Amino acid sequence: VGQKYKWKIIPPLDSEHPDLKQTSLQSSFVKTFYQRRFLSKDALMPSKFSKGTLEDVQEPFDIPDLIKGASCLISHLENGNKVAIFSDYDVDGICGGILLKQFITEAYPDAQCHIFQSNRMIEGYGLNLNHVEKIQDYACLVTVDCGSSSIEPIQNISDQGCDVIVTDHHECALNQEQKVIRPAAIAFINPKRPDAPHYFSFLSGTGVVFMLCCAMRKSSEKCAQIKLAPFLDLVCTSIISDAVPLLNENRIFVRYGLNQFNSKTRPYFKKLMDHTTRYGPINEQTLSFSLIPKMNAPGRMGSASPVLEGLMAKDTEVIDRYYRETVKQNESRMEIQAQSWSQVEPLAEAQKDQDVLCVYHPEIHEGVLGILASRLCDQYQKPAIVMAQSQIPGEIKGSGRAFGTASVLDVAKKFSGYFSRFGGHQAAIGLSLHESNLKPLLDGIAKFKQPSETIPLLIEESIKLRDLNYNSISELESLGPFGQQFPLPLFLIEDIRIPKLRKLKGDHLKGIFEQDGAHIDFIAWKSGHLAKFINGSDHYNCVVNLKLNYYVAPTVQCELVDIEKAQS
Ligand SMILES: [Mn+2]
Repeated sequence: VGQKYKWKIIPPLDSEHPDLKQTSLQSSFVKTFYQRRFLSKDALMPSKFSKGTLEDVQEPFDIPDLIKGASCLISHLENGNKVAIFSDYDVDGICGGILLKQFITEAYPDAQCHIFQSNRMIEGYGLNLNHVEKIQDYACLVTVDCGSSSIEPIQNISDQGCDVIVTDHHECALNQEQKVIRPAAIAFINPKRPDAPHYFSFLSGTGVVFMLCCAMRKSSEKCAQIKLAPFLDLVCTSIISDAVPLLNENRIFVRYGLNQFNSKTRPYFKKLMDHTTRYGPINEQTLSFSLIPKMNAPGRMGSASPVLEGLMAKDTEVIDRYYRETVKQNESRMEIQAQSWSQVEPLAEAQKDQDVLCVYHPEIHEGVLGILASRLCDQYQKPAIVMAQSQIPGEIKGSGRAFGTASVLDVAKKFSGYFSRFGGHQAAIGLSLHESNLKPLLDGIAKFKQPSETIPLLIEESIKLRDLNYNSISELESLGPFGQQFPLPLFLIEDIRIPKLRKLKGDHLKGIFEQDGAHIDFIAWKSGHLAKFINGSDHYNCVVNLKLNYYVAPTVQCELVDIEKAQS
């Protein structure tokens, strides 16, 4: 048992899988990992996904309404009709909107096609009556990453004589009999529809748009000439940003998308990542930590338009202007977030014995509620809801995040009487309530009991420092991408000394592991508090992730996840 988590070592393999002989993998701990993830009977993924080429992507044409939506959109484009794209303001929505617009414009250079988005502060998520008016003179509307729950606005738009094509990946709206309410759309394309093949349920909103484009290529000669692979950087970014599982086709999309990033980065993306790309290839982490938070910032602060415009612009100076605007918005997002954290943390601390945290502070900016909830979850290892005063007088808005496998949506359902609106999924929810319901809600959640979950760290095996080198870690990284539902493997390194340790800016620690004469660098993110626990003479057992660090020349770096004193 470490400082932070319970540890659990996965039992060793009882035999070697025959297919393991066909791999070119050399390192024995990587081979074991490969067998577990790709070859064993309870493997997360079939082995074709360990490499996976675009030819392995399964045809999506049995997704209900996909073909119908594609041919409807094509006939509008062939007739020169005006087409509106309405997309969500987060990274998934932006990427999907851009993908569709660029695909359409490449196939039909004269198309009249415009992207619309909500303002998060004023209008909130999804379509509303305000948008119905804006798209009055459009013949066709395609929603991206939204629409499944906008039943009324879509009815109104379709009553105006506009053909609506919904593309979405959120849960469908249900009536009182728990039956799906179908929006008044010509095509309702959503892999979460109960009649859709479950295989595609992992798609992001942009992934659904990608599949729509596949279908358009099938039914239009003009579309058939447009290559889709160059758009996979957008699909890849959406997958990582929306934290959809890195399973099935998503693995192929991310792999190709990262190649696309590394061979031909869009100028606006390149600017946003410039300081990191100097240090090695763009990978999942570069996107998560460097690109995506900046892309999300303008939408959080109100309007995502600098990101949309920056991605669509061709002129270097224009791109530069939107880049600077994006960075500026991200800086104010970070300031607001730090300020809000100092308001939220003491409130959560006072609730630390509750099973579910639920804090309200009137001044918190709506755009950072979700980030704060995630951070509370992480720090207190329990579900958390963060609420603030909305721009609408008398209304409170909130965002909740789950910890572990228990659903935060199920928690919200227990208190549904207090909410004017709530929705989302197992891991994340959004909600709003009238201020008169605040106190009863806080009191209710304070008494709410939910057995707490301890999630042990699943450790692959105990390895030796001397087995860690450029080749073995490159092999391990070649089995990625790693992330949601396909985590980076954890390894145990036993009985090591830590002869060197120093504090870095931002509460990080950096040091050296030593075992039987071998030395490897390690880093411990946000772990300044461990400095007291570690000294140069004791021996330790450490749970680590293994990475290549490209800072100067590629070297192996362990990322410390947990630590205990070794019994010697
Ligand atoms: Mn999405």
